[in-house]
Amino acid sequence: MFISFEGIDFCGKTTQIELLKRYLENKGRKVYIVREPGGTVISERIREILLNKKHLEMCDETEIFLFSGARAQLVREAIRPWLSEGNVVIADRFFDSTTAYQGYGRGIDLDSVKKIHQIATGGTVPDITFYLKISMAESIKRQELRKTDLDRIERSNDNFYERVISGYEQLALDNNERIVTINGSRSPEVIHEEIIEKLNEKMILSS
Ligand code: Z5A
Repeated sequence: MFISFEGIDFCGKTTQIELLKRYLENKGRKVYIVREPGGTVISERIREILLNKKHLEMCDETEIFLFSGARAQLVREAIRPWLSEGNVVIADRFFDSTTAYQGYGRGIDLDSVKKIHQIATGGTVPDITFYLKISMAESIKRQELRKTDLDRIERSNDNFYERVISGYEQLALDNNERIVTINGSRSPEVIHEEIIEKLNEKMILSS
């Protein structure tokens, strides 16, 4: 069972992933969480380069290859071996993030983005993806509450984020068998309940 979570910054992925992990472990499942970019020694080093706020000169093409390089390593070193042992893998972002941020957000041609995904993942696709939908205003509100320093990507302007949001909307329309849109502006408990409901509906939990 391979589950991914998507959405703009501060949409609540990490919160929901922790709740889901606890739920599945209580049902006796072994659960691994991976975050992107990251999750292996090499991918975490790539993460440092990608998010370092000093690297403002990074061009869009370098950005997409670095995200995809981190993913290629994560898929082969961690995700596939864990899945093949029958475990649950929950990914905090996967290739939909690249389509939304580098494709729709930065404007890299979407056909090229798809080809890069194919090489990076070698065809490994989540069984189900939860897109936690919040508005730009909600994201900014949560970011101000958290009061952490912004990383390089978070320093992108609001127009970029509006394009990322429309990208996620389009992805959800184009992949409605896999991507489930969840209203992320409600309480964490209500969102968690809906996620469990959707997993049961799609019989993902019984596999
Ligand atoms: N990126 C990319 O461009 N291309 C790619 O291919 C990939 C990634 C894979 C990774 O950042 C950045 O890389 C990300 C996309 C880009 N960038 N930006 N900008 P990251 O890994 O550091 O962070 P993130 O993925 O954006 O997640 P996050 O900021 O840590 O947020 P989150 O995991 O979605 O949310 P959270 O930590 O659960 O919650 C955020 C805050 O909201 C926190 O204070 C919570 O207490 C609060 N929260 C959570 N749920 C709720 C609800 N339901 N109501 C109210 N408040 C809530």
